[in-house]
Amino acid sequence: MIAFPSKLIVLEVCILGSLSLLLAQEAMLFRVSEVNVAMVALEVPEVITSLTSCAIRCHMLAGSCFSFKYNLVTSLCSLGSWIVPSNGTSSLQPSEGLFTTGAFCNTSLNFTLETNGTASVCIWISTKSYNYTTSVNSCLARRMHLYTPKTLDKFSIMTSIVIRLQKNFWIGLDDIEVENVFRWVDDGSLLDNNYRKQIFAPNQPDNHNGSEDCVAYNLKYFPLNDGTCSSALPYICEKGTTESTF
Ligand SMILES: [Ca+2]
Ligand SMILES: [Ca+2]
Repeated sequence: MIAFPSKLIVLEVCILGSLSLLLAQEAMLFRVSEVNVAMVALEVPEVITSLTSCAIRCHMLAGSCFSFKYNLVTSLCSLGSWIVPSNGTSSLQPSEGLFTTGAFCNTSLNFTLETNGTASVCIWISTKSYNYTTSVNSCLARRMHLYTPKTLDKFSIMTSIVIRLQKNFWIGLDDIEVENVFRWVDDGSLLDNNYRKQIFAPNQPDNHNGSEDCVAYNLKYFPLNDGTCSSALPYICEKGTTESTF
């Protein structure tokens, strides 16, 4: 490993959460704020949809990836090994951040990195049960969001968790605003009609008694059922694709 004067580098702990109390439960990235450093790239940079996904890619290469660079404008993600000092000015663009990682989805902090097909998600599973709104807010407080299984690969990840734990869980989908118009909580996008037919249990959603607006994995009405938002259920938070530590 190349040694370099410690004054060259300032590591800022970028906590993906706002409360110090959450520190023990939050994933951390370390942003390198000193400019006179460079990263030894492992491979050719690729366009990746978000800083989070870039961090996950690095995490997946644990043992060889110790740093990564992400450009918010071009979405180019560069994975690297050690960070080394560089003479003169940095090669970093104004829109780029350089990070060291290792604790991004740290299992010792109760985060789990789950992969299936093209899906790769960093999740946190609650042990307590809350109503839908409190569950949504609890995830937001962690700078996460209630799990949104928008693809079949992500859906399968959650299905295995539900079957393994034998519990019902809230997911981030509801028709609170307009009856029978279901939206995902992370970005407010509409639930696709064809996809809807694939993920709900037969005859669901049924808006039973005119009061079911929140969607949960349900072992009885499997896989998904619309239920009353005031019911207390455990929930799963997912790291968003838009959070940034820039
Ligand atoms: Ca409803
Ligand atoms: Ca129902």
